[in-house]
Amino acid sequence: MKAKNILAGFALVGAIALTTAGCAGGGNTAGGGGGDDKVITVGFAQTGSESGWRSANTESMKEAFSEANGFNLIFNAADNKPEAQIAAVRSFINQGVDAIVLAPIVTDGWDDVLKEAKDANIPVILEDRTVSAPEDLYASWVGLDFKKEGETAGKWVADNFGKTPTNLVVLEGTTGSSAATDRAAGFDEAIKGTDIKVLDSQTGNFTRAEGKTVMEGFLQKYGSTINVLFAHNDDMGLGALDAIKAAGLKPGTDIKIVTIDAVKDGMTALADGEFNYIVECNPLLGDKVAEVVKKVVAGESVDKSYIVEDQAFDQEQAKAALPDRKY
Ligand code: GYE
Repeated sequence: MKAKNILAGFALVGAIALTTAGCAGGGNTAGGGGGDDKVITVGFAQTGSESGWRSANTESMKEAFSEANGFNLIFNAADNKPEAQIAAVRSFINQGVDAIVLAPIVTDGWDDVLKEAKDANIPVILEDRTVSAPEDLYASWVGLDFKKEGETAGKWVADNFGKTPTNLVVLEGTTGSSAATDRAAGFDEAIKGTDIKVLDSQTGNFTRAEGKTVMEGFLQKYGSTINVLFAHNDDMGLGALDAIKAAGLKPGTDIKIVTIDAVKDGMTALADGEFNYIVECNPLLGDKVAEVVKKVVAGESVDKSYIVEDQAFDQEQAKAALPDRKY
């Protein structure tokens, strides 16, 4: 059975503020207390730097895994290449790190290297996305409910457009990533039985550049018959804005846009009326992951999964939230 801890986004932000203040106050120790000040060496295998969400996540992780917090962080970003990420994890094993944190690009293909880590007695903690490997090959996972994010986006589309014939296109995240697979599943479920027709659905790899290119293709093919765009993240939606404007259409009006993440650029587009709805995906996971790593290294028990809760924003809510937005 999976034990699930639902953490409110606010609580998480509060916890980060507390930790930061504590460190500034001077001298934190590693090793889960008891005056043990052994530095914990952690290898972090990040996906790459594809989006605003990713930049915020990397920053949050680097802040939490600081020297002041008792860590020696070895950071690797794999440029969204699964083979490069597997190689990074293998190199962490060879270096004999105390723990490995992995933000897996794709779900499949992890069994072998996770077994190698287990054989070397190096615990692996997942953050952000999930893997299909057996649960006993990793200690814990800190992440988000991607399916629920997709459902929330789909429910908004169904509530607003589900009763009239509506043509929709989808910009999917990286193929094979749990973020893309689960968001698609949640969205599809929520629009089932409505008058919404999915004209096309293709990957834009979570990047602005590919979001733009794929949207250009959609516009060439379907022109102004497109009523709604669902993008699996803000960045692809932001790339699509350029394509929509270049085609002489008004984003947010001629084509309604719903995205996921709620990073500052996305929230600005929403406040400006160029996006219509955003489902949040909280990237500030560093503090929780660092807490879990300390416990695991100290031999304390942890839950198998920690899910951070997200909210959603319309234009007015985005305007209200923007001034205090952390990412
Ligand atoms: O939504 C996207 C990023 O896995 C939750 O990856 C993450 C996703 C996020 O590139 O912007």
